[in-house]
Amino acid sequence: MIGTVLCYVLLPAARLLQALRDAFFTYRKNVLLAKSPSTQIEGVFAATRGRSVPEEQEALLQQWLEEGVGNLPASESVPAVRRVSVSLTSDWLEGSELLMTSLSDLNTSPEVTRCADQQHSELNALASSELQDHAVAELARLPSEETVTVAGSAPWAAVVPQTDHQTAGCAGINVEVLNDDPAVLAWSLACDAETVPPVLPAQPIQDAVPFYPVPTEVPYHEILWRDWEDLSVQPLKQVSKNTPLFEFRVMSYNILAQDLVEQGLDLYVHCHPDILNWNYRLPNLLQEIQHWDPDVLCLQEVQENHYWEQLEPTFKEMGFACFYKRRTGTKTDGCAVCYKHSRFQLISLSPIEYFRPGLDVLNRDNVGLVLLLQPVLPEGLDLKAVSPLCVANTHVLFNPRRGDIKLAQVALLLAEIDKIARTTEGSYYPVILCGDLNSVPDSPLYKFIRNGELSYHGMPAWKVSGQEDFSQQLYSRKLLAPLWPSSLGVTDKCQYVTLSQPKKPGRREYSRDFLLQFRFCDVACERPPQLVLLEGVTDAKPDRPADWPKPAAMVKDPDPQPFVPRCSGVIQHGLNLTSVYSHFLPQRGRPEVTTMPMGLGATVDYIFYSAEPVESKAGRRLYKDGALKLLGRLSLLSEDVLLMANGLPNPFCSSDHLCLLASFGLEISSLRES
Ligand code: KL2
Repeated sequence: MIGTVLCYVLLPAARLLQALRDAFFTYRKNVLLAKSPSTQIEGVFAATRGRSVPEEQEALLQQWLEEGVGNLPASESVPAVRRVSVSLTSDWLEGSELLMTSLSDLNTSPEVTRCADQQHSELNALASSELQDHAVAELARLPSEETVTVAGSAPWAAVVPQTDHQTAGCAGINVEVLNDDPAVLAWSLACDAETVPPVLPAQPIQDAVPFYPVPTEVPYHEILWRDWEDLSVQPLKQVSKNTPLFEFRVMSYNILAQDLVEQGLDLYVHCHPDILNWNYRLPNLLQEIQHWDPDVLCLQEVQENHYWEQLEPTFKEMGFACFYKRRTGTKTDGCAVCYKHSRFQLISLSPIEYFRPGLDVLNRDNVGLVLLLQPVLPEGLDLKAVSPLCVANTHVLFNPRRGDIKLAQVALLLAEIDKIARTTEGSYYPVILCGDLNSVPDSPLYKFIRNGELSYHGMPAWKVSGQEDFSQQLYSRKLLAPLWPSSLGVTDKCQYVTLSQPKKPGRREYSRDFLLQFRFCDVACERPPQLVLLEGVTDAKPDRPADWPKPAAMVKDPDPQPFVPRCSGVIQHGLNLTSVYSHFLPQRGRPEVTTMPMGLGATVDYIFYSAEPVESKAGRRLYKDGALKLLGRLSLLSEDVLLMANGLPNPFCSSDHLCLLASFGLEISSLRES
């Protein structure tokens, strides 16, 4: 009887449920892919529903071409631009099957070899201690017969910043590969890759596929390949061989807090639930970070319990010193900055809370961190031969309508950077500003950071970040001057009041305490002769208390401020920051993307760094490198490529953001400041 019920009722019901779930994933994936403007990858991927490059992309290209080399990606200098090939057939794989195929690929790949380094086994153990049972259980369900060959190496392994990085990425990490953890295997593949990029086998071009080009294989590691762009060899870059450089790599990564996944599951309906599991994502994220081996790591959306229980202990093992600032209020995530203690020493640390009670423009719970780091030079070289480096990290408010708050948050961060990075001579130490700014390139907020100035008065608040267009809405909040009250103690030049410009003669503002001192001074106690005498009103003579200080003993106002009218509606800063990324992929003719909310690609993450302004074109500053030189960066991807991998997160990339990675050189033996 029980057997009959099982066979004829429960089993078919379970199958039906599974089929429905798979159909849903397939539908979502189709929707995502249908949104993809083009599927061309380097001309190899035969597109069947190509869309012409829209005007704004052409404008970006134009701008990129005009900008000169200061911010150019090194298209000519990248040694061998790799072509991504994807083979197509007209069949869809069902959603969950797709994922399982890829995972079983990784699991069964003959390419996976074992490294045996203590450090990395500890990492795996730490990252997946309580998780192994889960992973084993999940993998037991994988269809073992569906195996597809995995190409020789993972994308991030093929092109490497420096030769030592390649070895650092692998040899330093020797892994006891846990075959039952697909994520660990994914990154182990990266680990085992050879130094030289592999030449991928030529793939057939299918130029007559009806409707959507349909991958039967999803070789995530190929689709998501990211080239390392060596910018040090650009002819105009002027990285002099004679000037020794302190080289270091900086990563910025929004790792997607698990609580935010769980509170916003609607945003991740395109993902198989298994890949959203923190137990799946954590080892993947850790291995990605370990592979790229940054010297400075700026993370956003770091959940507090994950930080203290898993991330910080692991990062310590990896040689990082770590600092964390949780968001205020009830939010459970925050920002972390870690640096290799073999490469830097901490000079100062400033956690920043943007929340200011009573101020509407600063009533949100976002935070930032600003560090001043002293690079550690090899033995025999004086530490002072290289300038300190200021590193800032932040995650700005998401709300697309509240650009006013975003701007005020950025202004506070810039004021803190100004305080930390300013030298006694009034110039600045080199600054690297990382973060998720929840604003797109060329938005007013972006322009403010890059151009050092923004006229905001009257601007609709939604325009500031460029995330969404709310122009059709009847009511829109407008930005009015001043953006924040003077009581905040931050000037329109984004400097703390006590640190503002050299005093100019003219009108000044004095503090209340300073003025109160004059209550009983001789002049105040003397009755002006013209004053009409009114009994009980103007006949009183102030009684100076016995212990009231004599005028000579009065303190001077330590810092009378020049009076600056704050109704100009213009904010400025003096940091001279430019972006590591150009926000455009010239080889693909498409914008770069750092995140994929709901399948739509956008750039909201940045690494800005100090440079020297050379000129301005139509209000846009051009820069060249100063004491801090951009030597290379990990290329970003475009929206269409990410859609082929089912958006973000996917089985291979475990956040809804891509990591940003840049290599810098800081001049040694010169205390030149930018
Ligand atoms: O854009 V983000 O995602 O940097 O990846 O930063 C925020 C958003 C993050 C922290 O607040 O949570 C996400 N719709 C979509 N995403 C949201 C929303 C929302 N209403 N609110 C917060 N986030």
